[in-house]
Amino acid sequence: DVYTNLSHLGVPPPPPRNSGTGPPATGPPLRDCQIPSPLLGEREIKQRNPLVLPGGHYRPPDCEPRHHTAIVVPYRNRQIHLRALLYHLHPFLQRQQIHYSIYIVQQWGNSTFNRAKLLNVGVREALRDEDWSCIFLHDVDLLPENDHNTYTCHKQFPTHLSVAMDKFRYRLPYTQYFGGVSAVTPDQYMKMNGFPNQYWGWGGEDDDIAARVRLSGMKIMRPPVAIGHYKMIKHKGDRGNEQNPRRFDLLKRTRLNWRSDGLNSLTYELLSRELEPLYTNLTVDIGEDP
Ligand code: BGN
Repeated sequence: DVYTNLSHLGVPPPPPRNSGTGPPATGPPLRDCQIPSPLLGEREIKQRNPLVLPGGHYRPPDCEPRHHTAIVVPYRNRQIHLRALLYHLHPFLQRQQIHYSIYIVQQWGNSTFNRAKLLNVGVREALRDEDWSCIFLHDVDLLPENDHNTYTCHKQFPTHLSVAMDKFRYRLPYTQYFGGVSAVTPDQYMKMNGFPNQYWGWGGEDDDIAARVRLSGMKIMRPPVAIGHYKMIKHKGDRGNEQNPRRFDLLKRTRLNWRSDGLNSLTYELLSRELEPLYTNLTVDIGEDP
């Protein structure tokens, strides 16, 4: 048990405590607990998820899975959020008996963050590994709260899962909202030419993606509000992800641009692909805001 036996962390066993009978033991006082707690590391999360393979890969051991889902997470410099997500998502997905892998797509360098382009990279790299039947596009700071929110795809249409976030008082902030957590099959993804590559900084890229769904002749599926509950881990705006002043102009042109900007115009340099114990770490140079 990791909670009582810490020898694997190089921690000697504690001195014997009072047995409850006889005089109090006069041994040395307990040492102070370490900060940060050594029980909160990725290594401990791995120990709680012994069936997860390197790269954050899992397959149910005792039945043939009906779903094959890649979870793609755009990422830069949010280690605390990433831990919380991994801690939460691995057991959650295993309870759903899904065959899955978690891909963290890390934007290299300090140029402005580009969530949608990182998602494109993640989808393409994930599909190199396996013939995933479903791809989840997942923000790092969102934790699903309902076990019945299954991480699977609708056959015909893209799905928007995070329909009830605590931050928005458990309802949609507006009807067309497509941010947070969504899912596509590879076919749906091709049909909408993936996601836009031109949204540098915060905002609008999710609205563009929602517009692509409609422009390519599809619609958005959603779980019931009671199922699509998410907790957002509180945070301030990130440096390097300031609001994108061009988002309004870009959104006006989605109708003209979606066929030429997206999966078919994607360029990037994959700098590394590491199989970490709990996720596949893709570090990518996606260039910068021109
Ligand atoms: C919207 C943003 C979304 C964001 C939601 C929720 C824009 C485009 C302006 C027309 N859209 O306002 O990107 O996910 O808020 O925070 O800024």
